[in-house]
Amino acid sequence: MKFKLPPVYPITDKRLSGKPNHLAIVRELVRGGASVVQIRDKETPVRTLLEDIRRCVDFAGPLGVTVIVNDRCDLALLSGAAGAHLGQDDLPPDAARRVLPKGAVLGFSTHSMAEVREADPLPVQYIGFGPVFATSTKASASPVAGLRGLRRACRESAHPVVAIGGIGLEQLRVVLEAGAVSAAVISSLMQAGNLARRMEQFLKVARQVQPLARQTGPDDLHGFRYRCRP
Ligand code: 3NM
Repeated sequence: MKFKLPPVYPITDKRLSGKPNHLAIVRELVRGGASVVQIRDKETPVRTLLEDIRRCVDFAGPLGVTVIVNDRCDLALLSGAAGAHLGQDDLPPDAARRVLPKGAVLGFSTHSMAEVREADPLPVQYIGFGPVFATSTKASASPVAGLRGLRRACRESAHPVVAIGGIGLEQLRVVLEAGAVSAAVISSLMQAGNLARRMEQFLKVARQVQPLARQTGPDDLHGFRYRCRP
């Protein structure tokens, strides 16, 4: 499966959005131009969550929008989602590969240069790196890495880097300029009065930053480095 990381990678949060299910969020994000969406939910009972993710996949699939499930390979597999995003305490990526169909998308969270280096040989399409800025969305977030930390992670990682943590419209440009292929965003999208419009605004800012093609390793998947237009 061809997977391309767009410059803005929205992550759902039912509580922050005030919406009753992930499908309602995904509809809005897609209306605003999202092409990849991660479903993140650590609270909803698993049966309800599975049904919700299935509906998201049924809605997004025909529109060419990729759905990734946070933490749970079982839910990714059963819902027909494109893949999973794994944290440091979830199934290790090589074990996840054995559970998921061939070609599944795998992302992996890192929070320090040591974790970035450990991720180099792992079978993932991208790493998340953060928190770049202070965030209150994740209860047990690691220390803030800052733009300097992000630049280093982007320079030294074998994988494309998705920046995460405290990224709003004002921060998008600098994280892409720091070398991140994409910015993962929760609260700035979920708490917007008009989710679709906020998604459009994010993509508009991203378009003002010019992509430089970047080879991303053995799978020849897509990655981009971004720099400012002259
Ligand atoms: N992971 P917001 S920070 C889910 O550092 C998550 O790995 C992080 O939410 C990490 O965009 C984070 O609202 C929260 O700051 C991101």
